[in-house]
Amino acid sequence: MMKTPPVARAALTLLAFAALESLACTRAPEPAPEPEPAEKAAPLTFEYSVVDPGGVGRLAIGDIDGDGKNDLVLHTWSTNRGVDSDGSVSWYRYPDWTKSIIKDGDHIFGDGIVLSDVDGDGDLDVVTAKGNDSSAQVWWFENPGGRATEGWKESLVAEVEADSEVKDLYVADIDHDGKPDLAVRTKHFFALYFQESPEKWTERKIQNREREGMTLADLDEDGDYDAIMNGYWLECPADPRKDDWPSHVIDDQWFTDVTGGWQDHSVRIAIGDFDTDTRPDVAFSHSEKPGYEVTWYSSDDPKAGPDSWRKHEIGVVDYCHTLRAADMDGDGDDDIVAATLKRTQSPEIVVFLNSVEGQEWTRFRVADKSAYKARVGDIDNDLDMDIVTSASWEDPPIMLWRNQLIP
Ligand SMILES: [Ca+2]
Ligand SMILES: [Ca+2]
Ligand SMILES: [Ca+2]
Ligand SMILES: [Ca+2]
Repeated sequence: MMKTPPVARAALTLLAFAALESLACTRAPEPAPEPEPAEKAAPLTFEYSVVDPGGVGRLAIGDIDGDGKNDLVLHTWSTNRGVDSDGSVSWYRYPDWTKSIIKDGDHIFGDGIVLSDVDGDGDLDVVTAKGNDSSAQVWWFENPGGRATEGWKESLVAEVEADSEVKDLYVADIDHDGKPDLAVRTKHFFALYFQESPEKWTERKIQNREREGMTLADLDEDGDYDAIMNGYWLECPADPRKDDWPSHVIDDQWFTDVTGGWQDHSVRIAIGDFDTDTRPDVAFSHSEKPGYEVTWYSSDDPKAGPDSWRKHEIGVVDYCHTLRAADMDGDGDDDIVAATLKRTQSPEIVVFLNSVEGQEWTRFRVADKSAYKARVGDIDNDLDMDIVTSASWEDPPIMLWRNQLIP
């Protein structure tokens, strides 16, 4: 296995892709040249628009029709949490947001939608969750190529867990054999699906703490993808298919029972280099509880347990079910996008702008709106980072905030 050289550019590139929840993900345009660091963060301006007044669900960003421009993909639950068969997966073509169906009339449920070239034929396929509350399933949809307006073929990867729900999904070549693999978190399992061929997947299922929040990143910088969970991380071993994945605690507050409810274990995670030392840092937010700080952690020795992690609180965001790291103001460091669920009278979407290597943060309110797992990426293809979300898992519309950093 190749070791990752400790080069800033490599680390930053990895982190940039990690933010997209897939490491074999987009044909996004080349990153913009880095501007000179600003003395103080410039104020942000966003232009608001509605992508689809009736659209609802989870989104992903990527170039579906191969025209070099990023599009949007939408995962819409069936009514009755997947029990009825009226859910859909669809996509919106940039720039006029013409909608095409990938699959409709289906039992669509669970979280996680990722774009990746699963079959290696050069176009982005869709990996996502189906089923209902009693069946957590992962499927992939093969991009038919061309304009991709019809002819998508679906394939089951696995039912991951019965009486459960797919909470998080990630795609990366975890065993370094050149083929994208899947990492899935359900209520009780961390499951890996190693791709033998697009039709054949080898399952590795590991009992896990409850319940929500997972991303992959090379936290210990040894060249493989570790799995970061709510307050702890699983270290990718030499043979990720067979060896144990050792667990290392970062901070137990993110998995300790307080109320005894499932909300105690529901967390969003973002990986970024907030202190600009080129090493990945970890940010957590409570996604289902009010009054908690968005918090990030840095460590010089990530395997050394909670004492090795320095804790940095940056601001309270209630029911913070969106947490993303991206350079929103173009000054070269990672900022944080956070947003509340609809479970509050005063919802908000905020950007925390990073300055002084993560020691000072400026809170910038983008909108008084609720969000659900909002996505951050270059949606209007002008090379700055935009924000897109549905109002909730069950409420339209799909809203877009276009960053005016690069007009
Ligand atoms: Ca493909
Ligand atoms: Ca690693
Ligand atoms: Ca920044
Ligand atoms: Ca943009």
